[in-house]
Amino acid sequence: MKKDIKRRIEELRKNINCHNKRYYVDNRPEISDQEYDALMQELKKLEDSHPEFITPDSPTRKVGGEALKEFKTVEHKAPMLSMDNTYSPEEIIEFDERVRKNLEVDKLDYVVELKIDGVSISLLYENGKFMRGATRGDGVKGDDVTLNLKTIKSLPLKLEVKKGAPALKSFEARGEVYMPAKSFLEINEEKEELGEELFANPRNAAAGSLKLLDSSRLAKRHLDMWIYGVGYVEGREFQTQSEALIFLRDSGFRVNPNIKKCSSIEKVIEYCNEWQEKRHKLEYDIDGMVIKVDSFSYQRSLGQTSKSPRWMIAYKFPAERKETILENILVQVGRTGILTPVAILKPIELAGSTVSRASLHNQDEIARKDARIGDHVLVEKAGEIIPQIVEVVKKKRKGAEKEFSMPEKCPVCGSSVKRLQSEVALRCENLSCPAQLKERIRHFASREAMDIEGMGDAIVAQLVDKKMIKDYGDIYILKHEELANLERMAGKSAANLISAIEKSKSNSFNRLVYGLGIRHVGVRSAWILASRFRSLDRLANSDIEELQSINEIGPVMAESIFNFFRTEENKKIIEKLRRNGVNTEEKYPSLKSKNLEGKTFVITGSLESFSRNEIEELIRKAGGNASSSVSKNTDYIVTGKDPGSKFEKAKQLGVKIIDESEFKKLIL
Ligand code: 3B8
Repeated sequence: MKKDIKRRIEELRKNINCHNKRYYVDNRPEISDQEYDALMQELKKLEDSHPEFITPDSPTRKVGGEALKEFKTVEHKAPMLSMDNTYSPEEIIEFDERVRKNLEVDKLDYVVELKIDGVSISLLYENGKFMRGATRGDGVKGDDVTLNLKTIKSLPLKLEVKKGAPALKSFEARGEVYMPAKSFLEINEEKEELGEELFANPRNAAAGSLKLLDSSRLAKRHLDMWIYGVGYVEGREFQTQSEALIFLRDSGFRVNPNIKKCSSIEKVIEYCNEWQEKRHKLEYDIDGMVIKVDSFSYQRSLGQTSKSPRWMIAYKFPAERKETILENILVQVGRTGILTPVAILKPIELAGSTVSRASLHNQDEIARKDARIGDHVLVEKAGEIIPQIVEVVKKKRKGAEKEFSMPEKCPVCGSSVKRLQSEVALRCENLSCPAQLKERIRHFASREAMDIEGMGDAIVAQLVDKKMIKDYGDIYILKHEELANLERMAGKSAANLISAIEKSKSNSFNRLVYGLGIRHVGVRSAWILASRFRSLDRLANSDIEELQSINEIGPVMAESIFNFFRTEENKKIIEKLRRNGVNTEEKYPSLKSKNLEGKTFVITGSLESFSRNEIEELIRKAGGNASSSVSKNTDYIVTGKDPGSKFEKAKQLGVKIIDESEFKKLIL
């Protein structure tokens, strides 16, 4: 019986790893997502009931939930150099001349690869098992990002070997972690919704994500990797880069298919030009091409300078820039009423998409560039997704161009705008301004707030424009027939939206506090306020002094909260929420005081009802300690979904293992 279970677990593990590779590496899935999920569910269930059969390379271990305090620095087994690069095709020809002269040959083969615009990483395998992943760092030492890399589905935890062949004793693969364009857009949309600063480009997003300390947050970010070479190897010699790439692919790594072996520098340049043209068809960013001498013995005799190999060069694509006409400047109004000018351009094709808008930031920026309506302007898209106006072509002015200044009235509702002290920004202070209203409703319904699925931008815009709702309190009186009549509302979605709205009524109280959209109150402060005041009544009646006495609440936030609840408009909305049955209270009984006094907890895996911050906060409030690593001093380990290696360690050390519901019983 037990043997059968073990066999089934092994079978599932092998099967799922195989499907992972088909899906993430080969891009050729053979089963539906549903079938895949079913296999995964079965494996999880079996492993849950038989943890003794869990192995580190099980696909259930791939999404870690480990929160690190900081990254460990690790030394590379062989230095990770960087590349010499150039923007000029002439220098590519000079590079070839230099190489051939140095080697005293007339002809040689090059391998040309796409230059992925991401973050360089090293992956270390011992006897075929993934041991450690690190960033390049300064080339000698990098950050140990093993756990974060494990959230990337295409990372092989175990290398494939030819039948009967032993795994290499030590093997280092090198590659580039990047963020696909689609994920980048999604993350920025989410950030925008949360009012967080946006990532300027996918590379920054990948770098930022790889450095996230909480890898359970990272799992949602969909990073991926292309592997381009080998580093330190024991147990095998390669003759050429092409051979190494084939070996990498056969071992299960994701190797980019657009690699070309070229027998002359003319062919190299031709291939580079080809990709310069079609680079935008890819679903990830490349910022150039990498040209490598194919033969490893040639590479060795060419050697390296202190910072880069002499046997390779990167050809970087020039930033794309085009001239167009600044046709108009529009002013947009955000959730908090801030007015931002946006350049409306005569549409041009630039870097693979049609550009018809560019950011102008604020009035000062417009003045600095002296941009006038009707001007010829140079627009650039260099890695950044939002195009920028880099320069006004002043010599093309005819005299009819119009200077622009920010309006004194809100362009959406017509009320007067104020320039806030010490800010460049102008703000519309009319709470019922439709532009702000849309943003506030979007925020209220957003994932981190009331999480009303189906309440997208298009729907919110119609609800406001058709005057079907005047504030987010009105969401709860919407009727099915009304919704069904909206554009872009398919038959079933109206019913789905109604049930999502209904469901949101019983959300936990902290979601509501965040959803209210009180200026300066983010997810975390909302949670602190909710657990401190425990009901909307008490929160609304608190005074500034009481608010400020809370550790994390400063004077600015305290005043903003106080004012929010004293605004007539807001009082009415809150009354509506209450009347329609939205939960305005903390459901859990209050903490038994200090009942975790002196106890040390470690959390692993992702939890249903708490974020990492929340649970750690709770533990500290109740007098306990939250620690990030398991030791013999650990009293409890709380396990969530997909627990990481800490779970194993806790088992070994005999630490008391509890799940989320047992934790709640302890603390509440
Ligand atoms: C040697 C080889 C650095 C790199 C390299 O797509 C070295 O090969 C390197 F010292 O950084 N971004 C690539 C890419 C980057 C590198 C590389 N090959 N395809 C890339």
